[in-house]
Amino acid sequence: MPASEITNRESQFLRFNAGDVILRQGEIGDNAYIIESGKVEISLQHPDGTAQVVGTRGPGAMIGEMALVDAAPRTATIRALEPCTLLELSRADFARRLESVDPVVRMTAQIILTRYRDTLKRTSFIYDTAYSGAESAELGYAGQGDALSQIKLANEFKTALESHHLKLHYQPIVDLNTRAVHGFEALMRWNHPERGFIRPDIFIPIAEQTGMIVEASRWALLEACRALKRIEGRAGYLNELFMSVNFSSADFASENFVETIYEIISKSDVDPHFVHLEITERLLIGQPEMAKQTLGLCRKAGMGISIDDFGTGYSSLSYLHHFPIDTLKIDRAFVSGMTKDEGALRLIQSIIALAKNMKMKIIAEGVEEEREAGMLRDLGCDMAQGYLFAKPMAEDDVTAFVAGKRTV
Ligand code: G
Ligand code: G
Ligand code: MN
Repeated sequence: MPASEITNRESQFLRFNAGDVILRQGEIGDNAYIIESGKVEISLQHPDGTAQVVGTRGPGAMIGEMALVDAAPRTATIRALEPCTLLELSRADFARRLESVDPVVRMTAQIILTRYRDTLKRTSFIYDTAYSGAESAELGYAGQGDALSQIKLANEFKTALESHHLKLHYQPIVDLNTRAVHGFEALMRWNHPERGFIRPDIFIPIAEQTGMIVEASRWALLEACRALKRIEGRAGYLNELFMSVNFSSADFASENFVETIYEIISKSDVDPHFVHLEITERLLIGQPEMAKQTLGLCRKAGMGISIDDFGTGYSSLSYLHHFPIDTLKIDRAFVSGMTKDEGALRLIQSIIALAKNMKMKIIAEGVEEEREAGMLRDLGCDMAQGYLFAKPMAEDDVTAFVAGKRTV
């Protein structure tokens, strides 16, 4: 599909009354639908004018799915048998979702869908009769339940973004020698009005797949920078603390990434030197050329670059010097392992040695015990983050925390 046809249209729920025609044979359609509730009837219009009901579908089934492949005429008519709620999925939306999946999965999906379309063209009317009935309805339900809840969550995330249900918490990053606060990591929290707090490891991947992460990250950056100004002002600091914000590969791939984040930082009146971008090793490995170039521009503009969860990804330390990185964050798995496991300890030792060699700073994540803090300090680690010092906190609490540290 040409890129010009791919729009940012989002999925939405539609309601139909009993008897309404949802899609009509012969008409061109751009949408498929997943049935959330209600029941529909599929019928075929024969050239002689007679119609034949070939099946029904209920909750969880997808209908009109060939519209996701191309704009060929609908091969059947579908009517609501009772009041129905359908989730609409447009061809453009589907294409966009496909863009963000693994290339092999994308290619496989495209091949299967195209062949399915060809088969359908050849068999035309026979198709639906053969595949109708209880069996396919059940298959549909089992296969699409998960997709349905993911799409629902994606829609709700969009609403959350618009209606300020997303919040940032800030976790202090402290000096291992003095325990003074050097900065914070901003962490996204979603307080869902019905489901309560939803963990970022659930919603971040969905936001990434749907591309909504780009808007969310921009919001987070602006909010975190403004919060940094407020925290410093109220706690009596002046251009001393940094704010670290997480970014995904999708952010880096977005148009005018560097210009946009530079603009956001300027708008908040924070000096870019006090903003750190936190990225994972995956970004460096997946698109090394793009990462090198983009990160170079960010560094030039003054921002810091931290590698998050370091050591979990590719454990090949040799590629690091290709990138303009200034901080490594040692993953909490190694930190919690270091007091029990010789291997984890040795890995931390070599990460610290490597970082020192390359003049990078090191932050240990997930420090929960004094013993870990002591060992890390003795190994030459500069900074740490973890429950031992402070949990991620709402702005008011983190302000009180750093204000308290200041007077000590
Ligand atoms: O805070 P918690 O452990 O629940 O966060 C889980 C993961 O979610 C973190 O490792 C972090 O990388 C990710 N995360 C949290 N906030 C953000 C954010 O604002 N943007 C992105 N891209 N990821 C985030
Ligand atoms: O982006 P990143 O993977 O670094 O996310 C940090 C996550 O780690 C946050 O969700 C934060 O709540 C969590 N975290 C921070 N300190 C600790 C800690 O001491 N122990 C554990 N288990 N998690 C922590
Ligand atoms: Mn992080």
